[in-house]
Amino acid sequence: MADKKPVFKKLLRQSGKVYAWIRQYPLITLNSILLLAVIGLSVWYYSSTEGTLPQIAEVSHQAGSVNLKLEPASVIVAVNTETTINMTIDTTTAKVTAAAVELTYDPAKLQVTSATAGDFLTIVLVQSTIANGKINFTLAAPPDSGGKQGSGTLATIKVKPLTTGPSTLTFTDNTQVAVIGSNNNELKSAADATISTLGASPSPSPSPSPSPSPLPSPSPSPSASASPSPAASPSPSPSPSPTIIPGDITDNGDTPGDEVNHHDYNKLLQDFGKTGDPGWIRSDIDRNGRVYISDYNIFVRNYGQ
Ligand SMILES: [Ca+2]
Ligand SMILES: [Ca+2]
Repeated sequence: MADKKPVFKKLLRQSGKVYAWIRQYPLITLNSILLLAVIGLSVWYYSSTEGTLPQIAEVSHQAGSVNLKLEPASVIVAVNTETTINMTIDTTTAKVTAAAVELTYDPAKLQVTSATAGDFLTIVLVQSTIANGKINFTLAAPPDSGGKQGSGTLATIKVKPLTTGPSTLTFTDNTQVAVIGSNNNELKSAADATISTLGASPSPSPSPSPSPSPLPSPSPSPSASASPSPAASPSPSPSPSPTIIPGDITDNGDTPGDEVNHHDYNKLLQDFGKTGDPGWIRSDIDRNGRVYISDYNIFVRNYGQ
């Protein structure tokens, strides 16, 4: 208790010194205060904008170029009344070869009656399935198209609210788009839809609360470089001659200069969706252990060679 007083005096003396210093150097003091304020504001701005940026389901990486959108983004219908939601695609500068789509919804609130391919990507690699609150389908451009650029309708989805109140159709991280010239998921954005019901529900909270995951789980890409090492030693590779052109999956119907053709296409479609050890079948062109849109992408790139 007794030593409190000297401490207080010391503090008083020091604050006096600070005050004197401020009086002596008012400009430096002012500048320091301003600098601190600017830093504080910058930190606040950065953190606040970072928090509000994801207006859409961030299912992809920002460097992508393809945008998917459910339209209308918001619709109001009566309970048990069917309404149509279109999934549009805008490829901007990219040539899309295939798109794998997964949407999620609450089956207790919403019934999805159908999901059909639109006219933008006309090849169905995986038929649409509607089960357990998820819609899945994989569509592609024709093998000889070189990919498709532009905008249009990717799919049409019919839904029916089962109860009052809002529900959402939300893109998941499994939504991926392959484009010519890239081995990555090139989906840039995917905008969800909210289905609200007439009557009871007053405020159809508009935000679909996008799934926050910022990165796409780039499953199709990381294969090419990573895998080749482990298969170094075991020599008894059955392939009689080395297959050079990626996309040349079967030797059926091969002619010089046309080794990636419709025979390879048929084989790829047959194998589509299979999984195994990296490169265990020739349809796993990028050797990532899965016959997927990344393989189809490479196939289209080399079709006709
Ligand atoms: Ca072939
Ligand atoms: Ca693959």
